[in-house]
Amino acid sequence: METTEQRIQIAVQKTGRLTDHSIDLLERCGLKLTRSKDQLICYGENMPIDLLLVRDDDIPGLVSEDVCDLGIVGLNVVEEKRLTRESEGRPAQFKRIYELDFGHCRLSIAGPEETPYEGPGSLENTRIATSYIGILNQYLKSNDIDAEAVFFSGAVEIAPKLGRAEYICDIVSTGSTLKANGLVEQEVLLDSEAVVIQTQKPLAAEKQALVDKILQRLDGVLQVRESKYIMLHAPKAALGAIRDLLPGTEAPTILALDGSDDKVAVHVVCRENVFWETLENLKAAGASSLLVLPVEKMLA
Ligand code: PRT
Ligand code: ZN
Repeated sequence: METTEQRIQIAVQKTGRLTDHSIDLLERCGLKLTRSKDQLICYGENMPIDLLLVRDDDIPGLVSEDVCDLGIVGLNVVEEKRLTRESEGRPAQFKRIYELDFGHCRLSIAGPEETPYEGPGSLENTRIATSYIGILNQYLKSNDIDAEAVFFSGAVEIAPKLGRAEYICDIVSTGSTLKANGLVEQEVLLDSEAVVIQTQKPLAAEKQALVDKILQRLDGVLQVRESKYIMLHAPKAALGAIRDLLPGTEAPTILALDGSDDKVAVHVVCRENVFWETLENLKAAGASSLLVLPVEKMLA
């Protein structure tokens, strides 16, 4: 087996909302993984890539300190760590490279239902409980609001009931936690999803080639998720109108149809979801024999 220096280390959340999606994504890139007995590392069996299973809050630091080459973590955590490090005078040494379309949530300010709210000005001279001090302070500063960010590490939503703050700033997904605590979402500070971050330190050529390969596969996996292969028959005269209706496509392949002079077959990859409305519109434009197939792998 290669030494650690030759293997790519990817930091992934150990147990939590991002774990299954992150591992599933890497497995779809062709990586075969075995977990170590202590469950702290997943070894790549068929590629020199290992996953370090850690708390999500540690991921930006591990990538920044160059312990890991890549990390998969929520943008909310990435932004908070970036701002915290900047305020401590040690800027983050990582770059954000891919948005992964899972772990969607938002960081929002919410207040009690009974508190009248008339826009950000209502936050003036209040206390806002949060574990996202960096992002909240940046928001308050850029909106010229004089309010106090009060650090709360967990169960932020109970802070107003305890009389510790007038508002809270926390992660919202479905909104049911806010509702259950009699709170109303007022301002969205950040729309978040899981992202891939990469160390900014230059890698040895061999390692960089491997990182590029895994990123190219990630790109392929992400692209095919929405992509569909469409096959249809079309009158030659309607080709222009039909092309305009195909969402997110490159140049289609046009094939002759045996025994037909005025109709052709059109094959095309659509990089966006194909809805029933699209198919109905294509049919109305003259298309027939429509088939929509999932795409399993794609390499640009
Ligand atoms: O142990 P570790 O530190 O690794 O895990 P963690 O508990 O810090 O993180 P985890 O697993 O809860 O979340 C990991 C990441 O998932 C977060 O950093 C976000 O990027 C993303 N994410 C997506 C969420 C949510 N949705 C979410 N709903 N993170 C937290 N929540 C919590 C939120 O804090 C609040 O308590 O769920 C509650 C609100 O949910 P709703 O659906 O009631 O609005
Ligand atoms: Zn965490």
